[in-house]
Formats: sequence, structure tokens, C-alpha cells
Amino acid sequence: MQLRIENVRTILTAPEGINLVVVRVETSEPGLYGLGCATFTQQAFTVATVLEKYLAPFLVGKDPRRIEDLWQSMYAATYWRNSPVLNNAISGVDMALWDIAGKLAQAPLYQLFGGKCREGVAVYKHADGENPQEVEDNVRRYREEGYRFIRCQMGGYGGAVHLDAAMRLTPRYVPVHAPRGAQPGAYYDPSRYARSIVPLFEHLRESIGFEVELLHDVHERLAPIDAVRLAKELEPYRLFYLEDPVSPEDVDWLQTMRAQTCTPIAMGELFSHPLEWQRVITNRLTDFIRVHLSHIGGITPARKLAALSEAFGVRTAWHGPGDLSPIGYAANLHLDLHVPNFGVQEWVGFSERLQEVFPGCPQVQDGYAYPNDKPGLGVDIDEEKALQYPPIEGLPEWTFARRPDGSPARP
Ligand code: GCO
Ligand code: MG
Repeated sequence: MQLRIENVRTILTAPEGINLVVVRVETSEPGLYGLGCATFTQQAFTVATVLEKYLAPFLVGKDPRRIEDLWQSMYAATYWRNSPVLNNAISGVDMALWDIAGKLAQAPLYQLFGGKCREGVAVYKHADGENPQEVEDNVRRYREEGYRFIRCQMGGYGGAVHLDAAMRLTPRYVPVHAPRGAQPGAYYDPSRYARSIVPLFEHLRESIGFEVELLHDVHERLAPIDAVRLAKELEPYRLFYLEDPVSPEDVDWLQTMRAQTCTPIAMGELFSHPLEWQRVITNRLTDFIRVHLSHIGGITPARKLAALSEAFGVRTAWHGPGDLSPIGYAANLHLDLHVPNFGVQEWVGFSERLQEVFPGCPQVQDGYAYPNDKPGLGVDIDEEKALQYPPIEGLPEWTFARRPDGSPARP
């Protein structure tokens, strides 16, 4: 059958006040189109420009079934490569081409990968609170809803994230003596944060026991040696994993961490370059790979990354935050159902608004996520409804993190 790409469109929408980037690839076959996620929420408009100005003109007229060839061509087309912006643009197209492939085969995408290894995908939710008791209350609530994996934070990332102007110089939890003239920002205190986490998990294990799998996200908020110390101190509380203990730039510190503790590690949500994950996986410096699929270029590279990880005993735990569209969640899910080395899937969940804008959202029951078995990714977009939630300009305040002395920190 002669089949050609006729149009590539980008849809920006923010039903929850978080910019989502969706790509729609339309073909010469009437009614046959694919949808992909290209959500880099902090640079949504940049990704849309790459798609409109560079990738769409290249793609029109191409055969949408040549997924690998088109991925390789888009990846090298700008010569300099591996940027999260280009990778997200490529991902939007890549996922849409896989969606089209599933529709052509009249099969859900996991079937095209080689079928299921599991019927449902174990997911984890985010429990937070101002103090250990509040966190415990939220963990119990999720337990009652059937979740067996729960991430526990106390005051977001770094223990204190403030967005309101009044709190900018004096964090909610502890008055820090910021120097005169300190710049405004999202202040937190690494030392106080690190000291607060061991009592949190001591409280949780004493009150809830060890039946539930608990996770924690350091979110690169500590100096590497302090992250090593925290990983060691948390060992008695048997975390399922400790996430982003160090920044991608500091991954060699994981060797020190590995030498001193068996607290499982999860790295990867900030990775966008193959060199970032290759040595972390081949040196077994992480137990779970956490990439955000669209930041590495979509389903095509993620399948290869899952296979590389399998060879080194590393399990998948794809990034699943609020800044991911239901189409991106469906891409995660189809891989989660298929790969033998699945670990866990992060899951924020879909509001009424999101479910209205994205018909076919995967559903969760008793701690497991299930995609619908429609052909392809199985999620659509109601563009009329998407228009009701225009994208937001500018950068979020939380990424301007600062330490007590007012110095800028990685968020
Ligand atoms: C997570 C992540 C997110 C990121 C966010 C950045 O574990 O889900 O750390 O919360 O901070 O996706 O935009
Ligand atoms: Mg994280």
C-alpha cells in the first residue's frame, strides 16, 4: 500500500497548568493518523518550533512505516544532537509513527514489541507531608487504594520548596540566615533536608511496617558525599529505591555509593545523551533506569535502552511525572507490559480535565495500570477541548533553587 506522511502538527495544551506537547502525524490514508508525546514542559514552545520549522518539512512525503530510518535521519539531521529539545521533537514523531504502525496492524503496541510479560503494570504514587505523621497518613490512604509502591517526600524536593514570594528568603521549615541582599528563589537547606529523611523512614517503617515498598527522590539536592551518607543511613529501612541521589554530572560518585551501601539506586530522568546511561548501566551503578522517554527520543531508543539494561540486570522505572501527557504515559505502559526487566512505573494519575482532553487514558485499579487494548497507543486527543487550556509562557519558579547562603542550586 502506498502510504505517505501528509502533515505533522504540534498541539500545546495545559489542562493542569503544566504544558504538554503532543504531535499529530497525518497520512495519505483517510482517517489514519498517529499521536506522540514531545513533552519538555520547560521548553514546550522551543520543541514546537523544531517540529514546525525543521522536522515537519523533512517528514512530509515520507513513508510513516519506516520508523527506524526516520528516527535515525531526524537524530542526525541537525548534526549536533542529543539535546533534550531535539530529542523531544523526534519523540513526538516517533511515538506517532509507532501509533500508526499499531493502527495499521490493528493491534495494541505491546503486541508489536513481542507481546506481554505481565497483565498489569505496578505503579507508584507520591505521598508527601509537612511532617512524618502527615506522610504516614498519605501512605495509609494510598495503601487503602491498593498501591503497594509509594514514594515518600517531606516538603517536596529538598524538604522545602517555596513558591510564594513572601517565603522566598525564609524557608517554611527553618529560618535560614541568608546574607544581606540574598537573591529571591526557591530556598531549601540541604543539611536540614538530609537530617529529616532518616527519621521520616524510621517513623514510616515503625508505623506501617515493611509490607509496602517505599521510595524516595533526592532530586540531586545533596552534595554527593552527603547523598552517600544518606543512602547508607537509609539501609535499615529497605527502600525499593533512592532516586537521583546525585546529578548526572556526578554519576561517578555512584561508585563510592555502591562500595558503601546496598540501598537500591534509580537514575536517569535527567539523561538525554547515550553517554549518560551507557557507563551507569554497563558498570551496574544503578538498579533502575528512569529516563523520560521523550527526552531520549521516544519509543525507538527506549526499546534499545530496555534491552541494554536487561543485559546488565538493570530494571526499568520510566519517568512518570505531572509533566507527561497521557499519550506519553501510554508509551511507557506498552513498554512496561512487554519488557522482561520491568521494575515499577511512576504514576501521578489523570484528572477529569486530562481525561476529557485525552480520551482513552490508561486506568489504574488496585495498584496496577492497564492500557485499553485499542490499536496503537490507544489514547486520542480532543483538540477542541485542548484549546480550552492554552500553554503557559515563562519558566516555573521551583527550578530557581537556592541554598541557605543564597547560592544557586540544581533543582
Ligand atoms: C519525578 C521528577 C519530577 C521532576 C519534573 C521536572 O520523580 O517525577 O523528579 O517531579 O521534578 O518532572 O519537570
Ligand atoms: Mg525524580
